[in-house]
Amino acid sequence: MIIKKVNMRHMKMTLKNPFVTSFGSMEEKEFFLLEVFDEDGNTGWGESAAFQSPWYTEETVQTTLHMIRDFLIPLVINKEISHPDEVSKIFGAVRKNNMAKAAVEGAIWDLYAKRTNQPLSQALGGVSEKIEVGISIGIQPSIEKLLEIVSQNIEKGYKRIKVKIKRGYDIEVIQKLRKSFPNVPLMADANSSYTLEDIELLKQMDDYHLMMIEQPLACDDIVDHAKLQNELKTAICLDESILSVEDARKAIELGSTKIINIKIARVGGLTEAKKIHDLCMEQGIPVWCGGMLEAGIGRAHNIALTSLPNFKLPGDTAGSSHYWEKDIISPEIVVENGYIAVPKGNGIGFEPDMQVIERYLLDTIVFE
Ligand code: OSB
Ligand code: MG
Repeated sequence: MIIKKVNMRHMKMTLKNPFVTSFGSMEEKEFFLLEVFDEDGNTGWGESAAFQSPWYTEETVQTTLHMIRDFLIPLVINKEISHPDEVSKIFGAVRKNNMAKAAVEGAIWDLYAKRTNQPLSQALGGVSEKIEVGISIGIQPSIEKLLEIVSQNIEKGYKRIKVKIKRGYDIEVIQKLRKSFPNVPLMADANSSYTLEDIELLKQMDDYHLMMIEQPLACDDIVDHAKLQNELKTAICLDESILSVEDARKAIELGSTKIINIKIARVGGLTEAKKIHDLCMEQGIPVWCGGMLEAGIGRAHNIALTSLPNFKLPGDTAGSSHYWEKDIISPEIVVENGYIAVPKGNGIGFEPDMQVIERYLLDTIVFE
């Protein structure tokens, strides 16, 4: 296939509820939609994930714009590409900037699946017809409010509850949640709030049979996580620390992690995500699909990836209505009894809703 044209749409959407982490509050999501066209008039869609400020990784909306516009699109436009796995090799000319790469590569994966008349899930080697989903709940103004929101989401059928924790908003929160919901599958995400000096506190987490604790220590660490895992019964799940299949291999070898959160954006695209999935499957490490508060295009990619066989734990791909008044795809993503049906249509299997896209569009750059 030859990428003949790319539309890069700059979007801004307001979240239904602010998402609060140890780094602050996010009220809106600004991102890019990449629409790629081949020589036969097929199209593929991708969505960028980086936030406006670099708190989760070093990338931002503006660095994504710079990388995609000035480096990544010029590397693929008007070039012959026979399979999307080639894209990550071509992008090897650019160091890091995984979120920018993933947005472009994702669009090319969708295009490829459409050209070859198959669902993206199938093109990736997916097997599941429906995927299990959980929900990630941000930090709340009070524990009472948190308990109320958790209870609502259990009623909606989500298969596991993840709560954000931070220093000073941790043991008491987990203890109260456990007391109110003794049997719910529960986990905590620290987004790197702690160091090994907090080991005694972290060990107290073992009393609440959590499914896992996500990224307790530094975003670039795998050594201290191995030390911590040695002292904890609770499984550690790495998120920020895993940027590639090589990172995954090293972390598994060191014993730093028992579970891996795969985010397509964080690892630079679907090809790398699949490699991490395959390695973890060989090594007996279950994985799940993380989220970046994506709109519908990004979530559709997450669903396709989650259909691979080693996605053994519920992911963070909640339904459209959890995030948005109106999502940018049709149909919207619906969670039923904690499951999302993997679409059977070609490519991502959801249609971009151009009317809604227009509503949230800031501007468009066209490359030909
Ligand atoms: O650490 O998994 C995380 C959201 C933004 C940045 C980082 C994370 C998260 C989430 C929510 O936990 C994921 C989602 O619902 O899309
Ligand atoms: Mg996380």
